[in-house]
Amino acid sequence: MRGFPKTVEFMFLNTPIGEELSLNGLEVDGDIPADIRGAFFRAVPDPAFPPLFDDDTALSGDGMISRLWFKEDGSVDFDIRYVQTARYKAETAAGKALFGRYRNPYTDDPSVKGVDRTVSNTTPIWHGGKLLMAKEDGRAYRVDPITLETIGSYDFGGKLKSETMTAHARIDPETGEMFFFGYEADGLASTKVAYCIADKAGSLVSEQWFDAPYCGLMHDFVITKNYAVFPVFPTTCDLERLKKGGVHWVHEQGLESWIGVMPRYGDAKDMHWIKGPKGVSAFHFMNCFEDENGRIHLDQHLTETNAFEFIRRASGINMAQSEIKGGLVRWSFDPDGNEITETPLGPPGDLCRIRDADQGRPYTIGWYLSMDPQMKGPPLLGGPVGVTFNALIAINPQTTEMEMLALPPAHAISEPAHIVSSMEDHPGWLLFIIDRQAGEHDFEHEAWIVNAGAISKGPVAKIKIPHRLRPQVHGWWAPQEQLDKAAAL
Ligand code: V55
Ligand code: FE
Repeated sequence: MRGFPKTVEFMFLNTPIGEELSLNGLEVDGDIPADIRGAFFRAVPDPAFPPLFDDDTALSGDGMISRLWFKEDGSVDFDIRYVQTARYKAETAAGKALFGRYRNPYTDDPSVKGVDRTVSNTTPIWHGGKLLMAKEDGRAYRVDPITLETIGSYDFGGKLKSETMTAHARIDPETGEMFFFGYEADGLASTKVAYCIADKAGSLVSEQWFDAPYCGLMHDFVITKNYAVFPVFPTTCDLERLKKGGVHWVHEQGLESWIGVMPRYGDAKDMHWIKGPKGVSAFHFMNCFEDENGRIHLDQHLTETNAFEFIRRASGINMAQSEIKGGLVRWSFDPDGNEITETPLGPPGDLCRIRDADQGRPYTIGWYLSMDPQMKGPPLLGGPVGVTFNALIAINPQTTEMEMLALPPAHAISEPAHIVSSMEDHPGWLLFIIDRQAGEHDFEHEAWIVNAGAISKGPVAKIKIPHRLRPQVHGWWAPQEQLDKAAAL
């Protein structure tokens, strides 16, 4: 069999593992707070077979659902399973890769023409008692939260018309509704976007389609109490290029970004589009809210060009990861306005987390991953963009006051989950995976728990995971009482 390409997408931390396993009673150093009872689900891309093309991206790795389960008795179990997508099943049956380039079916083996290509590798979404594994190029797959068995492609009981679903759904803390969207909703390179609402129980109650200004990368979106806000960044798709076997995305540095704003229960025909700066890109939005004057503030990890090296390479943009300028910035605009005001909030980074209760509301704390400016030695290579983060930041976005947890050399951190505390006035806990390089090709992994209001003090507990782990993309915390309630249905 062919081997995996000798690129950062498949080496170092990103070396494919491809093993399904269960480990019970993990070793704990420190005390796990009693608040932490439930499942930390993580989406882990891990290609089961060497790709058809050597320049393949880590973003095409087969999705695995991983769970760190914090049990009632204080013990912790670890499990990881492949999502049994149609693609994974077809390739496993053939014993080799059959699907070609990232989001280009014209590069596939003819034997899989028409087969669902999504790899379900981006976000585990827990809502309405169901666990979904989402990736923006297709519909989500539903997975059993207890057995981690794949139930199948999920279309909300036949109701969803969109062929795609974002990996970034937003849940309103008061109504329990899940707001989401799908872009390229009716096919490759389409400008059609589906805007959807599922009620608290998970039933799809609204799906409205609208046209984006162009087919651009729309990785995330946000809601406020009264609005839905859609970003369009100038990383664009072209059907003719796809037909010629080319790349899905090219970043156009000279093209404007856009923000689409509509009342969140309104008519998508009334979408108001506001032109933003040229050439910029953001994958993740920390939060968005309206102030007392009705002005909207959107906090996001903005970069001057696309943050993915494989997209820049395909676009003729020759910039190293470390050269790219960006930061946590606030875009402020009126819902019916035509101008965006940009305010810097914090240093560059990504993979933000807020308290669930703050979703779409004014807020005073958020967390994200960054680079410690004092760090000695190079960062670990690997993860979805090829270079990992080595610091955790807590920021008050109103004052821009910050606290940092800087990791020792040769450590990397993945996106944290936030877990609320039952203690009065307690800021809750953050839970995240730490990778450590122990030798040239030797990596060790732990889960750390920190007090969300005192991150620089370091972990109150470390949980050893005695097996190689491939880096995750996003995670999701599901409290035990919600898992129990769903199991009882
Ligand atoms: C992202 C991740 C993806 C993808 C597109 O984080 C964008 C951004 C893990 O897959 O396909
Ligand atoms: Fe994402």
